[in-house]
Amino acid sequence: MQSECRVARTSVLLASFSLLLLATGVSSAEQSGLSNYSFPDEFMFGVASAAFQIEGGWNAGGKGEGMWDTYLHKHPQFTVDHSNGDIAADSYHKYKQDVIMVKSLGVQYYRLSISWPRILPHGTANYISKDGVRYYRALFDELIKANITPVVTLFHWDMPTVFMDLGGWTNPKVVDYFVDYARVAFELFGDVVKIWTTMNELHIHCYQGYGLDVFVPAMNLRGIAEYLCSHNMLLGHARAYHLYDKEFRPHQKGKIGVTLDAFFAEPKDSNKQEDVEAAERYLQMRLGLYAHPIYSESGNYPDLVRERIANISRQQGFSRSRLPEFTPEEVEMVKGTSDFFGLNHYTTYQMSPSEMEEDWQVPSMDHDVGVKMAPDPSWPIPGCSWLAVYPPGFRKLLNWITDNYGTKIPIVVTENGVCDGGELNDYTRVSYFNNYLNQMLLAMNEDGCNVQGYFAWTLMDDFEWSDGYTVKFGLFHVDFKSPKRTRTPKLSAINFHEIAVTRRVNFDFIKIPSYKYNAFYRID
Ligand code: GBH
Repeated sequence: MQSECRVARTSVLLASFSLLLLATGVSSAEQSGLSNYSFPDEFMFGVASAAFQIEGGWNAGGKGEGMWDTYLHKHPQFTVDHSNGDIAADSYHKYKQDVIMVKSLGVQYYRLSISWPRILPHGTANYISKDGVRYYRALFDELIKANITPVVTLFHWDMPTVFMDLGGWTNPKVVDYFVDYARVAFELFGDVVKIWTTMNELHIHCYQGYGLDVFVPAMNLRGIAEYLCSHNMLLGHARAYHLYDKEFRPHQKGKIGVTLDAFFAEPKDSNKQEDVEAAERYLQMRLGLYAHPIYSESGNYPDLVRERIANISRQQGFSRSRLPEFTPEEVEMVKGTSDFFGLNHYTTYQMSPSEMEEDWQVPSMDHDVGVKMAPDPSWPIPGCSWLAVYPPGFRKLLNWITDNYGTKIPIVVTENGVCDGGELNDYTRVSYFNNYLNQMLLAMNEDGCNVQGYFAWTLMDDFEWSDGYTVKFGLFHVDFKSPKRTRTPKLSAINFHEIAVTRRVNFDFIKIPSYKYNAFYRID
């Protein structure tokens, strides 16, 4: 595999510069100058990706099928552009280029995930794929050579199809197989991988894929499946944590945690008590449901969540709560099982209470939460309908987490980013990162939030689940029309490099045509 660096036509880019600034209206609303605070030297800057979204090589080297492979082959119309992950950004073949890109960003960390069916083609640990192991070994070696620390997610949604056929996370026995897989991963790669996250976004995975049919497995069993899924994932996470803690940490000396996601929730009208309660209820039922069992002193689901779902279940004629109960032993087993608070954050909504909305069903998690959510109309929505830009929400969320779970466990932002139309001069993304990072600096320095790391989502344009390739989050552009999947850094890549290296946000960066355009290269 060869990598080729070419200097792009700088002058053309510079010429279009001021025009674009005007067109995007950047200047008026933007701050200027340097952020008041800088990032400490030991702060972890990184960039994130996920196996299914970039690797491709869906059957290369004897890889087994994951549920997204199988489902999208069977239902090609599931994604908006009828695409799938067969080739994606072809990182299975281009991992060396990926490492060059990570390196060029000036960051020290790369968050990526292992594809479970790539190393265990049958899903089960009785057969390990040599090619799968070779791939990740080569990738980790390449990263270590480049002085980049891998941060590895075991499960970023690509469950082997065989377990999906057995009910996925609704089947408690699948938890045993996940723990087997975790053991294989620790044994194979624990010598070089020192930071693990067990799972990505339990809420989104269970809600979109088990409760709704927005993501695979598209179970659409509302009000029941998403809670079974969440419950078993929490148990799976905790068991993988204990396995590492007892059998691997003593000699491998790494860290292990989990990644949760949360939109921030504000009251629609902060003068209305019911809106204030709706926002708090949303945060407890969507983030607290997962965070409280792991990070609180008492463990278990929050009281508010247990009581609410139990009451509504009773009113609906169920003989017990649709939210499963932890035994006292399980409460203790799950408590304290994360060395850091891995947080994915993208956006904020405003909340007001609601008994019923048009697209809800009864029962469902939406109905249980009982909140109508909409962004403030003044917040820009640059790319995806669900993602409104509201940087102060990030600071408020970091404060909410700190208020609820304290400062002992450091927060590591494992994803944050924005989608747009995919242009190379991605001022929207530059502005998003600058403003969100600035809010994070305020949370750290003025509010005492213990944030120790930040990973931008995402290294390059990728397969965005049901949105296929229509939605762009990358710091690097990927040419999906070319079999080479050529990568080109966007303006945001250069800006992010500047932040990671100077440890400062420079709001004037994009206004000064002096930045490192010589870093502007393409990688074939
Ligand atoms: C993260 O999820 C994921 O971890 C990552 O894999 C993903 O690529 C990234 O976000 C960007 O989406 O309103 O029905 O269209 C963030 C959660 C998942 C929330 C997709 C919004 C859209 C569902 N997002 N979801 S819909």
